[in-house]
Amino acid sequence: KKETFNWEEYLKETLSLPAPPSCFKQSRIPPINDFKIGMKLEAHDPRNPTSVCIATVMGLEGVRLRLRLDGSDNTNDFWRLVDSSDIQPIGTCEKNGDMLQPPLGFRMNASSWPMFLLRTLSGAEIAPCSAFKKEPEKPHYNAFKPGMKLEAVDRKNPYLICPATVGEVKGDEVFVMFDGWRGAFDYWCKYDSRDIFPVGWCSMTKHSLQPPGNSLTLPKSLAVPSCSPFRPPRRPMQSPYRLNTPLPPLPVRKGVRGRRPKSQT
Ligand code: MLZ
Repeated sequence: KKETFNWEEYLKETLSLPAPPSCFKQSRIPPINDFKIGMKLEAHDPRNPTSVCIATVMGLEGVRLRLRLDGSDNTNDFWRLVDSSDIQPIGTCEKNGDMLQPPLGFRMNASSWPMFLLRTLSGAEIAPCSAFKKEPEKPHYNAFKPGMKLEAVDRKNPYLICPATVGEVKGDEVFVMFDGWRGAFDYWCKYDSRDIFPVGWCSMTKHSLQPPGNSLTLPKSLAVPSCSPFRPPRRPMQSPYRLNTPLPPLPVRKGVRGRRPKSQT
């Protein structure tokens, strides 16, 4: 039986509640993705946010675009929502009296930029203005509370959106903890980050949602202190939504119970 992640069951099993949609800087009715692969647009260079570059849509998932800056290599792709203020129609920069910039790490000599730009844009498919959606309003204050569930971009694997929990709230920031991953992917972000979404966002926008990892993080109140003689053996634990699958066998400690019979030779 193929297990697919289901928020309704998971929330019951973890006795937790989703963060209310009003906590997020996301539209209550997600925008429509009218972009197509290959379309060109203007985007702020993620590595140099004051400079505006030409980007090409390399992929689409839900209401997110996988973008690549023209003149950059294929190792710096990034993802933006169709209602992100980091993207705009071609011509916006010039209209504002600015100049399009080569991306950080432009693969050619800087002197060839004007000609590169000309060639890049001639005959290109330009994303229509109607595809760019207005960025939603941000909530007036940080309304997140520890324990609330959400969906969040894994910033180390930004094509992934994963189930997460608010771990801590401090001023305008929230600590996003990825369920089942022992902290390796967790991060602090502003409460109005565009990388966090209400529970149900992926299903609503037809974006894939990763299942939680399989390591179990106990809430502080239940955690066993590291000095306790009752500390359970260290072994991979399972996420609560998979607790009915068998646990892997305990590792056999060499030289205690795991001694091999003496060789017969
Ligand atoms: N397979 C990769 C991706 C992990 C994604 C975790 N997301 C919270 C890994 O194991 O590193």
